This record gives sequence, structure tokens and C-alpha cells, in this order.
Amino acid sequence: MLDHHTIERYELGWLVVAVVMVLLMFAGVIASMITETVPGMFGSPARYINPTQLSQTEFAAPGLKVSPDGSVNAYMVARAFQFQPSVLRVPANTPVTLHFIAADVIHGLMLGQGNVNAELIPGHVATFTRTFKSPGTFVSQCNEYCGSGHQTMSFTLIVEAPK
Ligand SMILES: [Cu+2]
Repeated sequence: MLDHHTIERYELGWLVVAVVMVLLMFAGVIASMITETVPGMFGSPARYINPTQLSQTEFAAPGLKVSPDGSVNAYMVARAFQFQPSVLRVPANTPVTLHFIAADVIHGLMLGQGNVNAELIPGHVATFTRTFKSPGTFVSQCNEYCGSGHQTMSFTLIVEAPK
């Protein structure tokens, strides 16, 4: 039989182990929040636009924009229950920077091509730069329940081979 004092020492020892584990987990969570080790979860860099004022931004006319310097940007607006534009054509083997924003409620987006997965929070711009290698047609569905028409909310990505 163990005496009282020995048992108390064991209890104290295990209590210290548990407290150290909790502190390590806490430090890990804080460290991952600071370093954003969850890659591209909210896109980067973080940018906020008042969703009622999209008409004064590049999101006023969503779609693909090719700049004079050759850089390709795509602006997509998610609103109940559609993505604008509903069909996005991008060139293959060219870096494309995709900018997504939700105009009303939280929507979600997953693009299997390019490993893009974003929660679209109203006003928060989610930005991803991807190079789509294989031409094809890919349908992307809103993956965060947003209301009665959620299941019809999708858009089509068409990756076009260079002509
Ligand atoms: Cu939605």
C-alpha cells in the first residue's frame, strides 16, 4: 500500500504533466494563428471591402481582366444564390490570380483544380494565385450552406488551352 504522501506526489506529478500539455496546445494554437500555417484558408493578403460598396471597386464588373503587363486577374462575387460570373474562362499554363468576395452572407468555395478552398466572408477578399495546367471544364459548388437556393449555387471554370 502507498501512503498518503506518495499518492499526493503522484497526483501532483500527473497534474503538472496535464498542465504542461494544455499550455503546449495553447501555445501551438496561438502560434498557428500568428503564422497562419493553415495555407490559404482565408486567402492572402487579407483585404476588406464594404460589401455594400462593391460597385465602386473592381468587383463592380466581375470576370477575367488581363492587364497590359500580361498579368491575369479574375474577380468573382458570391451572392445568394449565384457566383458572378457563372462561367469563368481562364488560360492554361498562365498564373491567374483569383479574387473572391461574398456580397451578402457567408458562402464557400472549393476548386479541386488548384487546391483552392475558401470560406467567403462578406467583405473579405480571398485571393489565390494558381496556374491551371490541364485544360477542361470544372464545376465548383458553394460548399457552405447559405439559404434556400444553396444547392443551385455553382460556377463553371473553363481552363482553355492556348490557341
Ligand atoms: Cu452560397
